[in-house]
Amino acid sequence: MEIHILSIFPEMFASVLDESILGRALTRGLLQVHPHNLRNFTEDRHRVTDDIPYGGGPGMVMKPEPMVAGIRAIQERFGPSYVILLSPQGDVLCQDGVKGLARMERLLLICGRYSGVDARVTHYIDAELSIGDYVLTGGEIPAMVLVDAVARMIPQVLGDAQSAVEDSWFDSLLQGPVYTRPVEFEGLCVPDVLRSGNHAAVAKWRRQQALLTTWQRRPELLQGASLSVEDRAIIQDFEGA
Ligand code: 4GX
Repeated sequence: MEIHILSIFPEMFASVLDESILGRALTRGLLQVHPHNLRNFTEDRHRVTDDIPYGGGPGMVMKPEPMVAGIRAIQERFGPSYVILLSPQGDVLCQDGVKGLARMERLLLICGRYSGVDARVTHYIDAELSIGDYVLTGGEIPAMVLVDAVARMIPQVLGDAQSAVEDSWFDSLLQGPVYTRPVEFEGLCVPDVLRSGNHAAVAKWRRQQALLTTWQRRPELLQGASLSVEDRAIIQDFEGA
């Protein structure tokens, strides 16, 4: 998979891409990420990418010409891509959306700053996505979030841990508690079942804990989960207790 990013701060992406799992995906050729400098697609002497808003008011708006020139140039050089604008007005990204994006051959992520991007650029965009209902200073961090979430859904990127993300049985449930050594820490013990060596009992306990955590913290997620008859009985017990 190939991900292109159009931004006035292309250098922001280096540290995230150097990180262990993403860095390894890049060196293994499972993923390619190309940040592009929006300023390279300006035509004026001062390489201006923003301007004052029509109608007045505070803030600046990103000019349409460099954005559209950048989209065209990147697609002409590398081939067609699915173009995504990161913005608080977009559909909120969810794991199903991430999985869909991970199946695409080439993405182009558009990062805006200030009050946003001239509305005419939307004609050149396939999707507008938000990473959540809060306001950031630019689309670069949302683009990094998207790259990270998409990368871990590409086969082989996580290696041994891949089977865990592919386990649709736990999709849309929150994870329950996890433990590592030591067996006792400041008087707090690891549950016996996890040390029992009984794989079926461990699997059952993990399922119960995932259901409990989800029921306590994000009950609305249970609507979209695939629940067995046993799962529903466990939840009934929570509701009765
Ligand atoms: N999830 N921001 C984008 C500028 C902007 C505004 C409108 C395009 C259209 C955000 C988020 C987010 C702040 C990034 C405003 N660009 N993006 N920026 N939350 O808050 O994606």
